[in-house]
Amino acid sequence: MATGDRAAADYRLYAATASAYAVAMGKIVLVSNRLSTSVTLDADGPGFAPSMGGLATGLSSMHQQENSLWVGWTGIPADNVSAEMSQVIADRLRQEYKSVAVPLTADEIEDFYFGFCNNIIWPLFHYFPTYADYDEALWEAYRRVNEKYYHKVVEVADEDDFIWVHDYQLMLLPQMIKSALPASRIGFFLHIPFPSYEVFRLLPWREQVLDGLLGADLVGFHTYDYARHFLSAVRRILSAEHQMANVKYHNRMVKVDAFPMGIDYQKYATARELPAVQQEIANIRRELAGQRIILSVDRLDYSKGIPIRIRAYRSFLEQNPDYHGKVTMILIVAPSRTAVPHYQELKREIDELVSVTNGTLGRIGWTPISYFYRPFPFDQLTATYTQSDVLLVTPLRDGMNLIAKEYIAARTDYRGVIVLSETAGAARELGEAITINPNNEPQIAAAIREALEMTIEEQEQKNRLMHERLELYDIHYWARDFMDKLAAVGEMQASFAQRAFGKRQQERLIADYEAAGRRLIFVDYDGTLLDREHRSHKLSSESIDDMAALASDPCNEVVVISGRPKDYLQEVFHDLPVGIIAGHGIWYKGKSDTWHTTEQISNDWKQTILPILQLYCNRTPGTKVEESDYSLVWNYRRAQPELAAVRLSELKDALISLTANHDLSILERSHILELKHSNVNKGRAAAAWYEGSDWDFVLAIGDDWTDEDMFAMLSEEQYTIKVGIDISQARFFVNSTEDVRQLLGELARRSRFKTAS
Ligand code: GDG
Repeated sequence: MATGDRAAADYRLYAATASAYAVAMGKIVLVSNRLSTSVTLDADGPGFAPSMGGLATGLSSMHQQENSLWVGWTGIPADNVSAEMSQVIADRLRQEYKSVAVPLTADEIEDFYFGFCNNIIWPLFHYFPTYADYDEALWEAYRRVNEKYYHKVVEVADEDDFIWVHDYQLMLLPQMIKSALPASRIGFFLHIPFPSYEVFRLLPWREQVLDGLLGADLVGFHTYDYARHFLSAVRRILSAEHQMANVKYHNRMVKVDAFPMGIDYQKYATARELPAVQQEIANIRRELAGQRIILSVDRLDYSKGIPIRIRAYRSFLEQNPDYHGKVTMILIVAPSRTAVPHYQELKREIDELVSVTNGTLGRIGWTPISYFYRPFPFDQLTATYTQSDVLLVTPLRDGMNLIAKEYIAARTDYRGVIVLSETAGAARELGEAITINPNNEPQIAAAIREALEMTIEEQEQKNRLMHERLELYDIHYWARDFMDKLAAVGEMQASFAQRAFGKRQQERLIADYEAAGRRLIFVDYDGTLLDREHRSHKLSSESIDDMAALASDPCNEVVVISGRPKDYLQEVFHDLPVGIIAGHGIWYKGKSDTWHTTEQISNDWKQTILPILQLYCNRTPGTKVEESDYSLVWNYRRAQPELAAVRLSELKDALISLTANHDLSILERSHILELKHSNVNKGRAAAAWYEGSDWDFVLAIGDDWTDEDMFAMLSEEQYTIKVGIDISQARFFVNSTEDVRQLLGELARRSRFKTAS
């Protein structure tokens, strides 16, 4: 492969969406809080039944594949079961259901599940921060239980497996697995919203949670908004930068992306044909003959906005007496987390609202709300979907909301209207629904009327579009898409791993170095010789000594190549016999020479660009303009990162048309946007040096993308080394400036030894 193709290949691997995961891989290990098989225990022994809910059905097709395992909790506390019975259950789960049980005790369920997950994470991530009850003991339980899952996973997983961890109960697990099985591909998917930074930052254990998640190679969310919130939290809390939703963290690249979860479309679209569903449909028609039906279905949860929905329905009835006696709301609330006080309060509130509405507005022969506080079996639920004119989905916050999708899929007659909250993830995909602000009661009341009065033609036209989308982007597509992306990220990580500059590669480089008569060494300064984070911003005396030893070797030509101004570099290297390329190539000087400039370049463009940069400085506190001989820099290191990110993209937009006219290029480095003439780059500067002589050995080391031109200019067999892992033209990667120091130290030792002998 030619050097220039390497970065292109990195990009291709990243962009790949072919079903790569289906070939050449180990097992798929699915990990979630609950198994897809629920276990019950009675006098006759254990019973096994499929778990309900989107996640279990969604992943079942993947789980049915030959080589997969599901790790999770059975649903019964381990301390309620004897050791022998636990073994029987574990064996049957493994053999008959390809499942591995994580034994959780009643106390763990209390503190980890009800305590940390449902009393801290759930309310906080659904924007109910005042419901969150921060308690260090619950955090400890969360950490311990994540460790329990970790031990089970490493018991059954191997390095070549794909491990897919699900949801907010297991956010520490990816990092734990990554440290034990670094080569495994780990995906994480969050089923609930990821809140904005301002809300997420309230969590006392925010660093640990982000660190846990970034152990995954791919982190997925339902929507881009959640992905954006996550990236912003990572940048602000962990100071980890990202580009194109690739986070650089601890020398790994973590991909962040949106995967809107679909439903088992065929299951809902064909449900109407089932005899049991037909039977239920007949029942509903008989019981509610002549009524328009408004449906509401949720688990009992304060995030679902059930009380305001009832209030809005009551307002609608109050404002539209012509609908009295002609419309019924079927309100299904599936009991959930009933041990948690906030849920008990909510249940009381709903009971009261229903009874007040029915009591004040109902009459003999007409009850405005038919209320069911229990789950409906599938047949009854889908029959109700098919017979309802309107579905009210008004959560205050909802990761996705699958009910909305199931309803549309079940309406194969293309009838029915959804009133959908704009704060549900599903609103991003179901744009044809009537969207509402879930806190705006009058708006919901008006939307109910609008939905009831929508023409059949309009309903059909809108529902056909939604059907097409739901059929294509179904649950199988979702799972495949996630795994394909995970495979692609894995391929890229593997390619990075192959290019790691390890012991063997170093021995080879040293052998080539020793065998060579004429050697050329290019070394970048910031981030390569000098650690960007280093407090003193000075080279260590050790590094200076090594550079001196290398440069004094008569076989060597050592060139420092940097974007820094010439005067700065002159001061740092003034008494070393090194060559210097400054300002990305605008200035150069040989080891015993004076400064020269490479190009005759006009600076007229600065008059146009400078006022624009100054304008952006005024609009963005903490930023400044720096001017050097042939470039202008907008430095935003001290600015508030979110604002700087917005201004940066605006500024780039503003500059793009101008730079083309002036033949300028825009360079982006850590917290810096630099403008300079396109003819000036490290590649051209290095080429001029390189072409001046015949070399037996060439080494180029750099850390950021201005060094890519230098790497690209060199050939495949020459040593190009990038500090830090990234998409790159370089042949090898090292992790840190310390690795560079160690390598240059080794080479310097050989030069000193030769000079001495
Ligand atoms: C979380 C996120 C995200 C509900 N009631 C009955 C019943 N259900 C089934 C539905 C649907 C599922 O449960 C509910 O899924 P949702 O998406 O609406 O909500 P959550 O349970 O809160 O799920 C959510 C989801 O994860 C997936 O990522 O969409 O945002 O909060 O499949 O059909 N099923 C039956 N009877 C009921 O009474 N049979």
